[in-house]
Amino acid sequence: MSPRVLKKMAALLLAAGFAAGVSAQEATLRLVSAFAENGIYVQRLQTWIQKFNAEGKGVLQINFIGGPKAIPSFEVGNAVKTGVVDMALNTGAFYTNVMPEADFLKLTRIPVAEQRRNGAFDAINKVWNDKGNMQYLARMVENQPFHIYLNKKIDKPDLAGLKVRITPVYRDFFQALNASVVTTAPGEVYTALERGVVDGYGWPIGGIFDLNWHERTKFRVDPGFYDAEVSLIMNLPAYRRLSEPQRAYLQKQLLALEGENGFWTRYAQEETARQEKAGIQAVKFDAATSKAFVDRAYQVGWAGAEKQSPEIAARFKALFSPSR
Ligand code: 173
Repeated sequence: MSPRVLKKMAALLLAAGFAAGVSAQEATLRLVSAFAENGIYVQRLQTWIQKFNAEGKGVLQINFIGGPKAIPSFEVGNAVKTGVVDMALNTGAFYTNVMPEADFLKLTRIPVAEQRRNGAFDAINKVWNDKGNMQYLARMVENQPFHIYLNKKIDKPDLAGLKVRITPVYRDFFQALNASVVTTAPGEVYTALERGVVDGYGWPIGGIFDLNWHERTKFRVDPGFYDAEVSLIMNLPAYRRLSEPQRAYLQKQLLALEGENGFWTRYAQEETARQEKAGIQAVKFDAATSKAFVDRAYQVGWAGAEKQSPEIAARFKALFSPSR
């Protein structure tokens, strides 16, 4: 046989072997969470993983490695980018060290189902692929507005003289409200409150009981603003390594996960009631002040986005807003 034919045969053999190997083999993805293991996000994720593994035998499995004790919350994005882990439950605010655009997802004002229809989801993935070496897989939290929680009462939307725990989500807005701010991962909030290092913190409407912050919280400022974005992200090379059946299976389960997001509207109501029962007082403004408060949040949020990444901010703003 001529060397040329031999080479061709070897290539064919290799291709066939590769295809057979990939389709016949079960792959396991390593997943970490930037949020605490006992919190509501991971509780719901665990339920999903159980179903995923039960139905995905022989195709695809997920191995849950752990929460912030395995990888610190603000390092999880880089772990996904570099392939230290395959997948993560994370929020953009925790990986602005990978790309500032990650935090822009708090500004979406349409459901994720609509983001998939109107091109927002693809636009996000273009940026996540190019700048983050990641695939943006699914948003598993929606309709969870952020609030300001305080131990000192305010009677107008002014945080002057107050020190408030933040992440990038809240920085520009709280500073616009005259707060002095300190960034911490969720895992440090309780101690910061206990020691009086902060007078309050930003967090969504749900979840403050998960780490016992209710013990150290007196007021919640209404209304809420933005929408907490908690999503599954994946290392891009790991995503591209999946076989067609594996990717189809993953996609099916991701859409099923998003299909459960109606939960969050109920949860917001339950958590509001639970806070009231725990003695946390709602601070409310009149209608005009409330509207101005929320408008200001978005105005300041987009201004910050435009400053950091003008082109992408403009693209996202058009796609994240309801069409008229
Ligand atoms: O830690 C935070 O306050 C934060 O940025 C966040 C983002 C999404 C969901 C919950 C918290």
